[in-house]
Amino acid sequence: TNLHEALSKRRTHGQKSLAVLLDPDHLDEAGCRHLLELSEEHPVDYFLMGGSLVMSTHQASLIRFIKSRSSVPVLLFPSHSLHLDTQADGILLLSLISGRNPDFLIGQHVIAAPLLRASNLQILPTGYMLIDTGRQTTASYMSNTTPLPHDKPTIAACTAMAGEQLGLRLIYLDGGSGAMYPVSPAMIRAVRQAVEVPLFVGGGINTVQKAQAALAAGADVIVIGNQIEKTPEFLGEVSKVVRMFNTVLKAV
Ligand code: 1GP
Repeated sequence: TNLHEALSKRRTHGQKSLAVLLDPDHLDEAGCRHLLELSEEHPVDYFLMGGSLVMSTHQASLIRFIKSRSSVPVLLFPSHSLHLDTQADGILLLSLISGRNPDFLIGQHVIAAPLLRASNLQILPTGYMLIDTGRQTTASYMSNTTPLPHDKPTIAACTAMAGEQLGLRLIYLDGGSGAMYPVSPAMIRAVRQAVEVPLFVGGGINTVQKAQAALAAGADVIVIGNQIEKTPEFLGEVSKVVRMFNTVLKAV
């Protein structure tokens, strides 16, 4: 399947998706097996693979493990060109458009380009926006960028607009892993109104209410990491929220 087409189609039909972020630094094979079992009962649309640091060396074996047991697409969510892996289905090719660090706007991409070209990875060019949500996250520290102010939805909207005009095909608003509070519904709404492309929202979504709020404000895909790491059963709850949105939609 063409990942970008599928995402755009879901976006056109207002269908919501759930992405679970798997951070190789925090997940071992047993934890991964448990999540895969849960995902059979509670649908997951995408696994995102990556982390802001990635110290562990078992990302490759985790991807292999998932690919041998599950049909859920694995999308790389790399913080560095060192984290590429051709076993995945696709890659969120992130351009960190909230920041002004050329290395993460284009530098890493130049290093990765020949490898990506030689691979079968489906490339999803993504306007990645880090949003300041209360404390410095690993992502903003490691990328050496200032995140976008939480209470400036207009800056976020213009940034997303510029990303779309440059040809980026997804926008990802990220409060950063373990954010104290998630990206505000006001900002999600502003970005939603500013662009047509599918919108990913993540960071600090650790309750059913926060998941609902992000989806209601216009997120097409919500990304959950920490809360599922801490309490794998949260996967069931949040998967139900996403399905409810899609069922209501069908009924209308
Ligand atoms: C971070 O958006 C992801 O890049 C997920 O964040 O771990 O806080 O759910 P959490």
